Amino acid sequence: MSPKKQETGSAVVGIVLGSDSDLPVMEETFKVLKEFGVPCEISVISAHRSPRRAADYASNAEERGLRVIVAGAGMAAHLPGVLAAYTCLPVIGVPLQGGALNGMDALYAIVQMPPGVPVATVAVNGGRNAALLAIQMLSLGDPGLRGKLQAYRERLALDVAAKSARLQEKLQQ
Ligand code: RP5
Repeated sequence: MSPKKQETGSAVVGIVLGSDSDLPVMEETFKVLKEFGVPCEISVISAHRSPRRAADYASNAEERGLRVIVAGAGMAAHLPGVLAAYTCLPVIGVPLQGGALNGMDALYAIVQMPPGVPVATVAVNGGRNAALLAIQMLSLGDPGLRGKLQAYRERLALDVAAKSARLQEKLQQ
């Protein structure tokens, strides 16, 4: 897949998939960034099958204007760690379910980085939280984005209150 861009302006978040088969989960990351109006791009890069492409992408990412990389991979998921090795930008890893170990392999591969080169790891199939964490990072220097995040959190709290009210109502019937 060639990089797919959204929004106007150049991408500030690079979403990287280990394979196009990772798209169903990683599409959620793309959608959330779009909702918040954060320009992003999507690329398929494999740490094992295309290691040179991985090194080039991460080495040039900051110069191209990216500020955060979100990398999703399954199985022996070395992609986020390899990208982190080639850039000082924050890398958020999304372990993906699949294969004989059902995502535990990817979770351990991504979260257990050696001291010195961290990868911020979200839940297995946590594409949504990866986007939100990227937004939190970007919002440190962007008051407008910070405001959108605050409004999102307020909506979450209202949803919980509505669920509680519905439950109370049901129990009283
Ligand atoms: C990983 O291997 C990819 O991230 C994907 O989750 C998994 C399987 O890849 P495909 O065989 O579907 O290309 O590198």
